[in-house]
Amino acid sequence: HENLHLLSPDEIELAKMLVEMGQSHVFDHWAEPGFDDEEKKGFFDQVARLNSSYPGGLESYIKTARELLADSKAGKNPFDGFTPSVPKGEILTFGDEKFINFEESGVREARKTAFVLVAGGLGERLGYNGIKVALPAETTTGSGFLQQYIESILALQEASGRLAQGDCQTRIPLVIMTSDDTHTRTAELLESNSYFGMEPTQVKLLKQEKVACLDDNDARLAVEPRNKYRIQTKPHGHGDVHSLLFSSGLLKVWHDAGLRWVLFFQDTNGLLFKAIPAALGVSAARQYHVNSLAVPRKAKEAIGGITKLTHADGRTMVINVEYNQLDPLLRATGHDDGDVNDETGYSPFPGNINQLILELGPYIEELTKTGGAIKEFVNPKYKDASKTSFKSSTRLECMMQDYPKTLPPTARVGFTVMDAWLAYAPVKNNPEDAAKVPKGNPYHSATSGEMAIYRANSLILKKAGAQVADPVVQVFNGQEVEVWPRTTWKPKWGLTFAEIKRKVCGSCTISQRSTMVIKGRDVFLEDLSLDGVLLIDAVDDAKVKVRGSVQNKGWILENIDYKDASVPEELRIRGFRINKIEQLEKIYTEPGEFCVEP
Ligand code: UGB
Repeated sequence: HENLHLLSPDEIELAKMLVEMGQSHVFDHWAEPGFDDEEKKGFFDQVARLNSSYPGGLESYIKTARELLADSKAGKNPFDGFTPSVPKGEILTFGDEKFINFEESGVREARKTAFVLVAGGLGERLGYNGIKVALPAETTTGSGFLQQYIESILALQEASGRLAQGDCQTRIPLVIMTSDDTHTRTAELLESNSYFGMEPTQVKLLKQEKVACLDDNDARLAVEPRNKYRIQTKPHGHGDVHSLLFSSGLLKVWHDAGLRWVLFFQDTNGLLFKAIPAALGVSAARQYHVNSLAVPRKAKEAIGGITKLTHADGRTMVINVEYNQLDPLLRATGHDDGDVNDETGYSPFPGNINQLILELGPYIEELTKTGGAIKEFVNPKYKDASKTSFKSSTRLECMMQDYPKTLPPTARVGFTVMDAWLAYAPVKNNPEDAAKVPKGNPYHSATSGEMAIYRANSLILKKAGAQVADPVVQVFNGQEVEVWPRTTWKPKWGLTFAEIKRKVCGSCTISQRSTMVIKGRDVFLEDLSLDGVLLIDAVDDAKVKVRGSVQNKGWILENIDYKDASVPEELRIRGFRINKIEQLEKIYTEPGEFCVEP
C-alpha cells in the first residue's frame, strides 16, 4: 500500500487484479518508497507484458492453471471417455503417378501459401549453444537450415509463378516465430546474409513471450529467486504461434491478398521441402482444413502419434497424441501391450512431424472465436505422492498441433503420410543421448540429420534413373549410420521429382565415395560417371550439360570426437569432418550454353 502513489492508474489496476487473484505474496518484502523504485516499475512492465500477451490476460491464465493443476493432482486422464483408433488419411509413395500429380498441383498452390517457421525453442536436448536454424543442415556445402528453408521457398515462388502464366510479382510470405532466446540471433543471421535472397519485407519475425511460473496447486505466481521484483517465466510452447499470428493482423492481410494456405514447420528438418509440394497438393485435392504431415513411426519413438479419438458420446477428432501419452492411453483402453509395432515393423499410428497445412479461411474463422488460444496442459514435477508441492516451479504449455481440438466435427481434418526417408530427419538429440536410442529407432541427431539428406538425395537420383552405389555403414559419435554418396543440390535445381527426372539423362553412375554439389538451375547430367567430387555453380541463365567420366581423389569423412573442444561445436555434434583432397569445380558466371566433358 505504501507504494501505491508511485503507480499509474493502469498499474493500480494490475496490482488490484493480482491481489484479487490471490497473488498478494508477489508484493511481500517490497522496499518502502524511495528504494528500488525503478525495479518496481520494471515489475509492472513485466506484469503488463504477461497480461497482454496471453489471450484473456493473466487472470485467465491463473484460472486455467488452477483447473489444470487440480486435474493433474486428481490424476485425471485428459483422454477420459475417448477410445483411440487408427485414422484414415492419404498415404503417398514417392515417385509414383499420384505423387507426381500431387507435387504438380502443390507447386501451383505454393504462391497462395504463407510459410510459418516456429523457431523459439533453444533445443536444450541438442545441447548446442547457437540457434538451431543457423546450424548447417549438411557440411558438404555448409548451408544452414534457415538458408535451405528460404532458398526452397524462393524456388517454390519461382516455379509456382511460372505455372501461373509467368507471374513474377508474387512474394511468398515467411513468418518466423522467435522467443527471447532466439530473436536477436535470428534477426542478425538474416541481416548478415541479406535474407538469403528474400526481400526483407517478405520476412516477419514474431516474438513469443514466456509465461508466468507457478509455485503450487493454487497457481501462486513464482517470484524470481534472485530478484523479488520479477516473476519467474518459462516458455509456453510452440502453440503460441496461433495467437501471435492472430494478434499480428497478418492473417487478414494474407486473406485479402488472396492466399489460401498457412504452412507451419519446425526448425531443423533438412528434408522438409521434399515433402511440401505433394502435401500442398493433397490439401488442395482433399480440401483439408487441417493437413498434418506424418511418417511411419516406430513404437515409442519420441514423436507424437496421429490418432482418431472417439468419445463415448459420439464425438470424434483426429489429433496428435504426444509420445508419452499414447502408450498409457492404449493400455487404458484395452490394448494390453500399449504402443507396439505391428507386422509392418512400425506403430499403426502415423508419426506426427509437426508440419501442418491449414486452410486460411476456416483458420481465420476459428481464431476469430478463440483468439488463437490453444488447449493447454501442465506437467508439474511433484515432490512426492501427495502431489502437494513441486520440485521446481511449473507453467502452462501448449502445442501448435493441438489447434484442431476446438474445431467443430464438420471440420475436414486429415493427414498425409510420406516415406520417412523423404520427409523427416530432425536434429534434436545430443551425441550422448542419440547413442542411447534403441537400435532401429532414428537417432534424430546432427549426424543422422546430415546422413539422411545424402540418403534421400541418393534415393531420389536412383528413382530418377541414375545408378547410385549402395551405402557403407560407419560409426560417428557412437551412432551407426548409412553413408551414401554426398549428393546435394540447390532447391531451384530440383524441387519436384518430375523436375529432377528431366535433368538426369542417359546412363549416370555415382560411386559411394563421391560427392556432387549442384548450385545452378539448368544443370543436366547426361551419361555422367562420377567417382570423386564434382561441383557445379552456375547462374540461372547458364545451361550446363555434364557428360562423361569425372574421377579424382575426392573428399573423405574423418572421424572426430564430440568431446574434442578444439573442434567447432557444429562439427563435433556430427562426429565427422570433411577432408577436401581433390575435386572438379566448374563455375559459370555468364549466361549461355556450356558442356562439362572432362
Ligand atoms: N518451439 C517454439 O517455437 N517455441 C517453444 O516454446 C517451443 C518450441 P521441439 P517437441 O517433430 O519430432 C514436437 O522441442 O515440442 C519450436 C511435437 O510436439 O523440437 O518436443 C522449436 O523451435 C511432437 O509431436 O519438439 O515435439 C521447434 O522448431 C513431434 O512432432 C519446434 O517448436 C516432435 O516435435 C518443436 O520443438 C517432432
